[in-house]
Amino acid sequence: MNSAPTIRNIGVFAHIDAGKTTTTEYMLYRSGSIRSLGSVDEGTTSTDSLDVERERGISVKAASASLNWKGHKMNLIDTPGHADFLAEVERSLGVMDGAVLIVSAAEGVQAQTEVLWQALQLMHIPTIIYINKLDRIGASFERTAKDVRRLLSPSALPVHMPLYAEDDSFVAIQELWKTEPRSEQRPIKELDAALQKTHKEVFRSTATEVIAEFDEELMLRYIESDLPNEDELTALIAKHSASAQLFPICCGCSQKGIGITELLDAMLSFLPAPPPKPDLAGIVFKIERERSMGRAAWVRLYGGKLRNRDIVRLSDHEEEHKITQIRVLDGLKRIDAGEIGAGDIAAIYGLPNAEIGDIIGDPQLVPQAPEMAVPLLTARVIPENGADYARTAEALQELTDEDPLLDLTWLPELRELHVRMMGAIQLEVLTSMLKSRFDLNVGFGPPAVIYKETPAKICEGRVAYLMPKPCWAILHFTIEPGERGSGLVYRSRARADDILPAYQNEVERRVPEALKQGLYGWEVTDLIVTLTYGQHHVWHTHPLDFVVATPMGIMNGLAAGGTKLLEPILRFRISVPEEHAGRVMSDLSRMRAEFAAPSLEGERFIVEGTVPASTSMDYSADLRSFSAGKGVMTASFDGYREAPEGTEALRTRNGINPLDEAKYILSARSAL
Ligand SMILES: Nc1nc2c(ncn2[C@@H]2O[C@H](COP(=O)(O)OP(=O)(O)OP(=O)(O)O)[C@@H](O)[C@H]2O)c(=O)[nH]1
Ligand SMILES: [Mg+2]
Repeated sequence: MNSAPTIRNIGVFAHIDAGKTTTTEYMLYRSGSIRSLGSVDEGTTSTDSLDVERERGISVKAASASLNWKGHKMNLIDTPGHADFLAEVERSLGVMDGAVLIVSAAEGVQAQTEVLWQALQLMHIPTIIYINKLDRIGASFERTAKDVRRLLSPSALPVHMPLYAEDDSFVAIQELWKTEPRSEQRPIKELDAALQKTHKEVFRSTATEVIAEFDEELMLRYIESDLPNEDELTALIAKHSASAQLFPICCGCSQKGIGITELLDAMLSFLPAPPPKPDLAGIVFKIERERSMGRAAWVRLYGGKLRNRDIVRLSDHEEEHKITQIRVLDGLKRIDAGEIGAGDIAAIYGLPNAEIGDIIGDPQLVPQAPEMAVPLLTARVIPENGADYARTAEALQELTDEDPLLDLTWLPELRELHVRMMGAIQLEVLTSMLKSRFDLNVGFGPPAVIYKETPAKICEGRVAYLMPKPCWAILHFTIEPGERGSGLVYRSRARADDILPAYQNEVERRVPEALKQGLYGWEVTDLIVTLTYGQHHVWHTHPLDFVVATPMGIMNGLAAGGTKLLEPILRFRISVPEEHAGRVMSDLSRMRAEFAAPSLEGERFIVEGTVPASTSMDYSADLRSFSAGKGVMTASFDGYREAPEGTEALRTRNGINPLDEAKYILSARSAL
C-alpha cells in the first residue's frame, strides 16, 4: 500500500480468555514494535502490565500500544474481557475507529461477545471478526463462522480460511481471494484439486450474495449473473467494511502466530482511518497517573490539533489550563511529541481537573458511547489498620478518578467509606491494587445489591421556603411514575412571570441531585417530574434559595405518594453437564429466576433467562463447585424491576434528610 501514512485506533474486544492479549502481543511482535514475544501464561505480555494481571493471567485495564504496519500507524487498545471490567471496555469503545472482535473457535460466540457486538453496532464501528484458537482440540472454523453469522450478523463474511497439515493440525491461512497461502510453516495437506480451484469461485459468489443484500447496484448485477472480478470484489469488501455494513471474518491461532500477518493486512484494508473532522474536537477517555510525570489525561482527537502551551478549556469546567506536555504512543513507549493531530490519541499533561468524558472543542463532532457498565453492588471499605483511613480514602479517590463508576462515597455520620462495583472479581482486584500501588491492606464488607426507588403513584410535592428570612422560594411539583428504564423526565409548566427562567433552570439542575436519595436512601428513577408552579419574590429571593428549596419540594412529594423498591435483574445463561439439570432447575426457582424452556446441546443442559442480582450473586461460584468446574454461568445486566412485596432494603442517608426541614435548612445554608 503506498497511500499517505494514516493513524487509526483499533480496539481488541472479546469475551474473557478468547485471546485478546495474546493476539495484541503477537501483532506488536510481528510488526517489530517489540523484540521478544511475551506470553499471558508466563505473565510477560506487553499489555497485561499490572501485577494483578500478570499473577492472574486476566486483563483488568484497557492497555494501549502502537505499531506500524506498511507505513501506517495503528494504536491498539487491548481491553479486558471479564464482565466486572466492562466499564474499561465502554470507555475505550467510544474512541475507536475500528474493532477486532475475537471469538474462540472452541467456545464459539459467548455471552459477552454478544454484549460487545451490540455496542459496536450501536456505534457503527467497522469490525473484523477474528476466529482464534484454531489449534485447539474441538475447534471448528465452519461451526464458529456459522455461529457468528447466525448470532451476530448475516453480513459477516469469511475472507480467510484455515489450511491443515497431513495430520490435520492447523498450519496456515488462505486469504480467500488469493490462490497461494502466505504463512505456511509446514507442508499443507493437498487440497482436493477441484476444491482448490472452486474455493475462489465459491467465495466470489458468496461474497456477492452477502454484499448484494445491502448494495443495490451489486444486486442488479447479481440478478444478471454479472459477478464482480477479484479487484472489484476487494474494493467492495473494503468499502462496505469501512461503513460498518460488512464484517470480514478472519482466523488464526494467535498463540503460534498463525494468521497474524493476514489479520494486520485485513485491519489495514478493512478498518480504515476516518477523515478528520473540520474543527477542533476531542474527548478525555482515560486518566492515568505515572510516578514521575503526574496526572495524564488521555485524549482522542477527532479534528484540529493541540500543541504544547495551548490553552484548553474542558467542557463543564470554568478554568482554562495550559498544556505542558503531549505524549503519543510509540510501540510500548510514550514519547514527547509536543503536539497531537486529528485521528491520534495522546497523554496530555497540565490539565489538573480533567475528568473522563470531558470534551475539548465541539461536542457535536464527538461520538457518544452507549452506557453498558452498570455497577450493581456496593460495599463498605475496611482498612485493616484504622489509622490508614485517610490514606485509603485518598488512594480510592485516585482510583475513582480513573474509574468514575466506583463512585467513592464518604458517610460522615457513620464514618464509613463505600464504593460501587460490578462484581466480586473487581473487589479482589481493588484489594490487590491498593496493596501493590499504595501499599495499603484493605478489605471490603460483604457486597450488597444497589436498589433503586420509583414513585408508587402520582403525587404532588410542595414547598414554601419563606423562613427564616431572608429567603423566598415557592415550588409545586407533580411527580408521576414513568416507564421502566425511562429514567428521569423533567419539564416545567411554570410561568416566567411567577418564577424567572433563570430560577427555573436552577430548579431543573437540582432535581437529579434531589433524586439521588429517596425515601429508602436509594436513587429514585423512572419518573416524570413537572414543575407546575413556582414563585420568586423581587426583593426577598436570593439566587440560592431555589437550590435549598428543590430537594424539599421533591421529597415532600415522594413522602406523600410513597415509593416502591426496584431491584437489578441479570440476564443469564447456564450451561452444565446434563446430570446437574435437576439441581440447577430447583436452584433457579429458589432464586426467583424466570426462564424459557431449557435445551440440550450434546451432553450439555442449557438454560437462559433472567434472575435478580440479589439472589444470584454467588451462584456462578456455587455452580462451578458442585459441577466440578464443568458448569458455566454468564450474566449481564438486564434492567431494574419491581422488587417483591416485603423486600427490605434501607440505605443510610448521606447528609440531612430534606424532610427534616429545620435541620436541613440550617445545614444547606451553611454549606452554600
Ligand atoms: N490453544 C490456544 N490458546 C490460546 C490462543 N490464544 C490465546 N490462548 C490462551 O488463552 C488464554 C487466554 O489468553 P489471553 O490472551 O489472556 O486472553 P484475553 O482475551 O486477553 O483474556 P482477558 O483479557 O482476561 O479477557 C491464555 O492461556 C492463552 O495462552 C490460541 O491461539 N490457541
Ligand atoms: Mg487480556
